[in-house]
Amino acid sequence: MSRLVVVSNRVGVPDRKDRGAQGGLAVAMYAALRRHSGVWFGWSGEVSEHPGAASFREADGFTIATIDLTPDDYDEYYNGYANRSLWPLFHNRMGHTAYDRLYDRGYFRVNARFAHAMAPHLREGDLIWVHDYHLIACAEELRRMGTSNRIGFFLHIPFPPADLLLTLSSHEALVRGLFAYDLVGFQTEADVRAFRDYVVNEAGGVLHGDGSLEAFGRTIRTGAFPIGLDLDEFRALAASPEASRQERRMHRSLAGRKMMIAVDRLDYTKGVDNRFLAFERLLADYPEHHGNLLLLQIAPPSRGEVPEYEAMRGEVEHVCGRINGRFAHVDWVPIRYVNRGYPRRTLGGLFRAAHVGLVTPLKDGMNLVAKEFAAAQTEEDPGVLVLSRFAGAARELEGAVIVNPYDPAVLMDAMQRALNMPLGERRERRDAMSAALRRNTVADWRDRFVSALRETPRTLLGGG
Ligand code: GDG
Repeated sequence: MSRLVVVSNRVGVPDRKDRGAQGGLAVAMYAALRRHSGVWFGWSGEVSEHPGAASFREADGFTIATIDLTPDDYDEYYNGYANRSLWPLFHNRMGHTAYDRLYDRGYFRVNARFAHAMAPHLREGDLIWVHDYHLIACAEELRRMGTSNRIGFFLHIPFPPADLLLTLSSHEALVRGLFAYDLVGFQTEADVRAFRDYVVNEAGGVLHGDGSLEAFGRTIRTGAFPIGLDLDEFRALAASPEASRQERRMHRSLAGRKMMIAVDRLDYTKGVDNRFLAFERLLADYPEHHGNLLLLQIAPPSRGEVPEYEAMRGEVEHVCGRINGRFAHVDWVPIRYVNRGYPRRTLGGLFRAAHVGLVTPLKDGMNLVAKEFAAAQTEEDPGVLVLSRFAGAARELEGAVIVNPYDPAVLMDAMQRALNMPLGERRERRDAMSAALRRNTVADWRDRFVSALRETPRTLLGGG
């Protein structure tokens, strides 16, 4: 059986004692890496002036290999091109996008460094699976060095419309980089269409009858591989004694009030301020909620060194403070805004205690929180998921109340509808979502991608 080599910016560190703190993605990867005696390659998380070669350690049936970044790499590749250019642009936030030649150079330099550090350790027959926007250009460098292995790429975030991508001077270099892979996977069919549109209309590529795409002298496969959840694992977490304790504690603190919950990294793509504004309207238009409803917003800070994140944090705090100041009583505060992260086990209990889950990003590749909220709901008294149509998850979770998060009146109506939904309809919706989650788990996602990669016909210039 061929080895699997997984490459991503950060590696998940297996810790058997607390699986609940890890994302389902890391858990799914460990299972595959163990089965294939594989290697997980990525950044160590360390920044040093003189990073050496890759360092290796054995982890429970597979190998973890990491490299350090220099301070320039960290600024230009990670905080710069990845998080200030690609992340906002791929989420349609042109106003937040930084255009900087230094960032471009840093990105391609670090991608090449990953490839050089990895190449001596690759074996013939290894299947290489590169993840996400940080490392798009990695395969091209591996090909330059003569690697002829099958290499696949999966983009966890959306692929942008051509007009937006064209604003980036390095657009062609990026897409050419994707043509060094054999298989390029996206979260949804809409992302696949956006990619094909760019290739055919901007890069002079050809879409063949069998679905393969030809451009830059190579032919590749593309496809939608929506990421799933480890449903049994998350259900078990949500029913664990710790989660139940959390749920009971929350019920005591609610004292008969209803709760809507939202859990997002503090990121301008997640629509936190739009959600707050819609909630403000709900309180203004439906005074019966005063004293009887609260919104719990869990928002751990992320990417604090990127100025756009600092600015949006200030904005969110301002809106939250204003709404609480406007409506709060001595014994009731409408928004509980919590600026820290919680283990998934704790989230499971909180999801069960909530009447409504609000997942309303302005744009999101998939959004696993939506799937986790749906998975945590019980038959007896299920909560309702309000889900943005711009999250990849909306394509599968038809049992959610699907909304346009940009329009506060639409979002307010959806909140009101969810809060008043009869039990019969809540159960039907929950069952529909459970069936969708069961049809496509994280193991299905991984196995579909790995089999598609293994079966990809040898491309034109592999190794060239
Ligand atoms: C990218 C794409 C795509 C645990 N504690 C907290 C927390 N967690 C866990 C959640 C969930 C994960 O972190 C967050 O995943 P998301 O999918 O919601 O979001 P991104 O981090 O932006 O991930 C996304 C994903 O890749 C996988 O392909 O779905 O579209 O952007 O498992 O339980 N999450 C938060 N607060 C906590 O306290 N926000």
